[in-house]
Amino acid sequence: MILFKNLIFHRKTGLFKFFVLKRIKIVLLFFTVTILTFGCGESNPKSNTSSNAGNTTPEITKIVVPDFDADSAYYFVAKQLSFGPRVPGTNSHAACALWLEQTLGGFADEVTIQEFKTRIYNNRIFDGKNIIASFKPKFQHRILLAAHWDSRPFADHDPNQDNFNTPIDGANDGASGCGVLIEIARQLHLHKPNIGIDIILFDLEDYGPPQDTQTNESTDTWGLGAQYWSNNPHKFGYTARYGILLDMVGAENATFPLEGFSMYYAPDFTKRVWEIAGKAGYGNYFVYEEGGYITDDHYFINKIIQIPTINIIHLDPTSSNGTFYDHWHTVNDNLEQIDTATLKVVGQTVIAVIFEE
Ligand code: AHN
Ligand code: ZN
Repeated sequence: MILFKNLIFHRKTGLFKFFVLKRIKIVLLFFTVTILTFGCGESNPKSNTSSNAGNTTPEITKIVVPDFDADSAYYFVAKQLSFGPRVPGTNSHAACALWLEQTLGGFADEVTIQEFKTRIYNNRIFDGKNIIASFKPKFQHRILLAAHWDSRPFADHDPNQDNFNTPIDGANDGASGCGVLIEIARQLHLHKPNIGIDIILFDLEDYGPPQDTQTNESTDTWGLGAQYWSNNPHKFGYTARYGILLDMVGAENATFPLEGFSMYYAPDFTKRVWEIAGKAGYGNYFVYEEGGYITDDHYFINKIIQIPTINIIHLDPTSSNGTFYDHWHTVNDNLEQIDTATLKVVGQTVIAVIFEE
């Protein structure tokens, strides 16, 4: 106001006009700097450059992507297996849940245990637990990372029929994705990106009907924890920009083609993730070819809560089962099948995606 009055009053005296304009500029600059510095609680994560408000060359802040420790991830896989098969309703399952909750609690800002009841393929009611670790829970800009932590009660694809009712270790099918995500949680505790992250370990993904009782291919008997969460997210109105599901990410020389539902619901994000992996030299694993459509946890997230979610999943049409890796749903899905090189490829790619977001 005063400045404005001065400007009018001295409009004929060029010298005063010059000083007044200069003061206006200083005030504007002050506001700009203030807004840039304190204006947004969550500064624009995309801005990798910091302007120093002058004419000098902007300073480039390099994105530092943390180094994913595959030995640490391997340890987290082995630890899950140490409880025994994590079959819902068993003591092993309960003990592992406690360990997951405590371990993630040491890394995340918040851990939510979502308990639920659900009906499995044979109409029996089961108790389930989704385990959710949140980083920067108040941030709007979020990415969701997921895997399933339960293991299958049947080895119904085992070549030996005697093993059909044996629960599997699920080293690859379940524990590998969780192991990678727990290591990512540890990295997020050490190096904090400027976005919010939720890691959800879904329960009851793998209690679909066993082969011999499968009358019709009912897809909604799989991914029960993901279905529950998608219908009842842990926070009212929850959403995220993208989701990444990891399933069977630990076998030697695994191949992750562009999975069908990922390309259907999140084509751009899928391609971006595969490009990031390719640039990192992981193109032999992240093969840039379309793969089959898999009814996995991400399908329900896409369909129900509509967060564009991709699936990094080992698919191999040349395997004995025609779709997944050879030891899928057999008693051989054990720790011997886990290769730290594959855990590294997947973990490092996901961390790069997070830090480049
Ligand atoms: C179906 O076979 C329909 N879904 C497989 C999803 C799955 C099982 N992922 C791991 N185990
Ligand atoms: Zn499975």
